[in-house]
Amino acid sequence: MTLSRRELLKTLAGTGAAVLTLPDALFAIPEGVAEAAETAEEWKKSPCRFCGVGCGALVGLRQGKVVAVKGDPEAPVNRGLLCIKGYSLPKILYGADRYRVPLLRQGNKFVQISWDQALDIMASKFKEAVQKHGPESVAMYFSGQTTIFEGYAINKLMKAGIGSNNIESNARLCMASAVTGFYSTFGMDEPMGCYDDFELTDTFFIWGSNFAEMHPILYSRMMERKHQDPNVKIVSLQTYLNRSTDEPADVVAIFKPHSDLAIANAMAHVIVKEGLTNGSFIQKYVTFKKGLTGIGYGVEDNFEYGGASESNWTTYRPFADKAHTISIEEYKAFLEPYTPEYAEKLSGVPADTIRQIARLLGEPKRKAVSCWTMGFNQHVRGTWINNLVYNLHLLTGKIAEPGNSPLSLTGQPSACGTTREVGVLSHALPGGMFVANPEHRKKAAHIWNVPVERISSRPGYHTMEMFRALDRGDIKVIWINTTNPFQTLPHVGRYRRGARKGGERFIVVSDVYPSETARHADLILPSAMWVEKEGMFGNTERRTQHWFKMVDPPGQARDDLWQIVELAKRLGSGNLFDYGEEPLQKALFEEYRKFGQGSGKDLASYDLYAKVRGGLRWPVVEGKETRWRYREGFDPYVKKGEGVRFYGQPDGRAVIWARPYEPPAEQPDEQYPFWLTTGRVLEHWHTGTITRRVLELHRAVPFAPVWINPEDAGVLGIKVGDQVRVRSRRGEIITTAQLGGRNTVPKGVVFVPFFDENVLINLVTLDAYDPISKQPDYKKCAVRIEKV
Ligand SMILES: Nc1nc2c(c(=O)[nH]1)N[C@H]1C(S)=C(S)[C@@H](COP(=O)(O)OP(=O)(O)OC[C@H]3O[C@@H](n4cnc5c(=O)[nH]c(N)nc54)[C@H](O)[C@@H]3O)O[C@H]1N2
Ligand SMILES: Nc1nc2c(c(=O)[nH]1)N[C@H]1C(S)=C(S)[C@@H](COP(=O)(O)OP(=O)(O)OC[C@H]3O[C@@H](n4cnc5c(=O)[nH]c(N)nc54)[C@H](O)[C@@H]3O)O[C@H]1N2
Ligand code: SF4
Ligand SMILES: [Mo]
Repeated sequence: MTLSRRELLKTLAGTGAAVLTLPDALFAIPEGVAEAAETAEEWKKSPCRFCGVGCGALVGLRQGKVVAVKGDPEAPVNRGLLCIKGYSLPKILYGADRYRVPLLRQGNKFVQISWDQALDIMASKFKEAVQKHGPESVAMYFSGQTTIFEGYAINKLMKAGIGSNNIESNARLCMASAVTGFYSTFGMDEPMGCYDDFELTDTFFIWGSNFAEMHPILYSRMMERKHQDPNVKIVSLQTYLNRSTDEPADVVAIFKPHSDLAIANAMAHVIVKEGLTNGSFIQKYVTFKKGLTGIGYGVEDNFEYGGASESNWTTYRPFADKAHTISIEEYKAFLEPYTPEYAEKLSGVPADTIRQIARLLGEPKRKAVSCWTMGFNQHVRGTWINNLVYNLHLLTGKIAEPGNSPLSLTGQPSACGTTREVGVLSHALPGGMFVANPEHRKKAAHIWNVPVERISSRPGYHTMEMFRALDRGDIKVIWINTTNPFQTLPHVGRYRRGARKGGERFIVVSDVYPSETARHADLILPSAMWVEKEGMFGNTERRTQHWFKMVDPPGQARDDLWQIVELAKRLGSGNLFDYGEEPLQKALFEEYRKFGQGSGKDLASYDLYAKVRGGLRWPVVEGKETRWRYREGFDPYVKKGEGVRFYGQPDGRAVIWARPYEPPAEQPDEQYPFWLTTGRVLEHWHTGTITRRVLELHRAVPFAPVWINPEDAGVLGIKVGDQVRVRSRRGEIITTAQLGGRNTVPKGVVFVPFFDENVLINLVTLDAYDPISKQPDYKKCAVRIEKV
């Protein structure tokens, strides 16, 4: 799709200019980009490559370069807007230190080699390890920023070619608990609702998500809704004051880290006690269950909690969590101790506030949307807290219909489209299937045209265990692609040391810029990024979007899909990607699509996605997208007369879970008296490798400070700008103190963002994880702070 400049102006005029009102500070257009826009010769569509909101952009091209970008007025997600990262897209391609040639480690230096040499070395390392130690001695670690084509290809190579399930995605660090939350409650992944709910609801519950900074365009849709209708209420529950607690939030509740479990149960307690439940919905569409408790924290190697039958691979039912059905009376008895007063004791949120927000959610005439991101998922009880917010929507019947929607926000642009839907995880197969299920293996082997025995039934290492295995020496060769784990894993000191222990270990890293991970590599492959290659992404609301290659990558850089196929050829698996004359991307996608067809995960054809602006939300049946799942009249899988059917579950009923409050893995004590919580800032993307190459973004936030509460700082004699040591049982960093500004932390809490490689806060964090989802908890550990 190409638009002339005149056509574009016409389209823009047609939309009536400013669609939404926005806080200026968040959306300044970086210097230079606006003028460049005037000189673009051609405009092509692409989704933004940053966050999971999935905004549609128009990319301005001139003489083989990206010179400008604009929000696509026809993209339903953003309707012509972009945030400051979106506007910076052209500049991320042109940092001076882009990788241009393959590099091989020689001692402490890297030397340039040819692609043939690089791929031959890589292939021989993989082959040697597999021959000597079996397929489980090698691993692939990809990303929620990997395109659907690349994710599908690497999954196929690993599971149908090499015959190992040691393939993971960084999305394990990001949305694994959301996935296990979906599976345990609904038997099927991904949201039932969509962004349209933002314009159709009256009440927003923001559960520890700073989406003013992290999902700005979606946040602006909430703000717009609020501005249009004073009856709209916003409840912002957070562990510190941030941009998402600013006006116009109506209720702001700052709670102690991890105490959301108690608050959510207390809200259910009030809803049940005050008769705000929807009895007929519960009777028809819900069952009640109770699972294991005291499930541990995954801090030890090879940790197994025994909940799912993971030790019995043949009957493995993922996330089934040894559970039993209970009656509604038993559930009510379970809720009995969770009085608002008890939750106040654990959380610090006044009991009356908890009552007030429970009533808001329960009020029969109100519609409710709940949103959450890493506050819920990076949580040692992440699956449980996801379950608990679904409980609230199921108790009140406010789910799976316009305006009533629990909406799990995704972080990365294709954590949904690639990691979850393509199944780039150690237990998964494409289309929501599982390696441990014999029927699923049969179907996959059939589509992949390989003997079924090729696909291993044993789930591979999950991310934390994968890097522990590398440290122990059980993994010899790993390919890390589009992710920067030696900055982003928790307790990263252990895994950085493990990576360079030598022996047979060989680490291949594909990246676009120098990173902490590339610094730990044996072989560095220079990659193409974003519109330097063709791609597809899938966002939070099940929306799949496509873009074509528009410009060439610098130097000898090649796209990741090409790298995968070249490796496959050298491993004797080239036939997996031999589609004759057909274009590779189209052939891969059309094959991939067979996995989900007829199972509620139907995708449209490659050709349709290539054509349509702004993408489509699955299931796409007969060319029509689905906005609300599980609801008659909206979801083609729900038959007339069924009303609601949660068809992921065998009985069609969603589960309300009795999940208790259990303490976090580590809490402040005398030696380490502060909570450390970590996260992000608006201007930077994750480890900053791409946003720190954009001058305006770098200047705006040049380093990661530590936010300290002003009273705590006073007691410790710390002033703004002082150097402060943040130290845990695992490691320490030194950085500059910040007492206010965009964040204000409560007493006893400090906050450090993780984008800055000079402030490696993950040396300090704890690698405890949710035993069900295996997602680590970056949001809480114990530290002490002192002025340096
Ligand atoms: N600018 C920018 N945007 C991004 C990204 C980026 O790097 N930069 N990354 C994207 C990605 S991959 C992700 S995952 C998202 C992350 O998006 P967010 O999760 O919104 O952001 P974070 O800064 O990781 O987390 C901060 C939030 O965690 C909450 N929190 C901390 N502890 C707890 C707790 O115990 N319980 C609860 N309920 N909440 C708690 C805080 O209240 C705060 O709202 O952002 C996406 N968008
Ligand atoms: N302390 C702390 N740590 C965290 C979190 C937290 O909240 N606190 N959040 C976690 C979460 S939610 C996430 S999602 C992770 C994110 O963690 P990572 O994925 O490790 O971080 P990124 O910086 O996105 O790394 C992507 C890398 O890929 C490179 N790259 C970009 N485009 C391409 C491409 O097309 N091809 C190739 N080959 N490379 C490319 C970039 O330069 C960069 O080095 O961090 C996790 N770590
Ligand atoms: S909100 Fe997310 S997807 Fe939209 S422009 Fe900003 S970073 Fe890109
Ligand atoms: Mo994430």
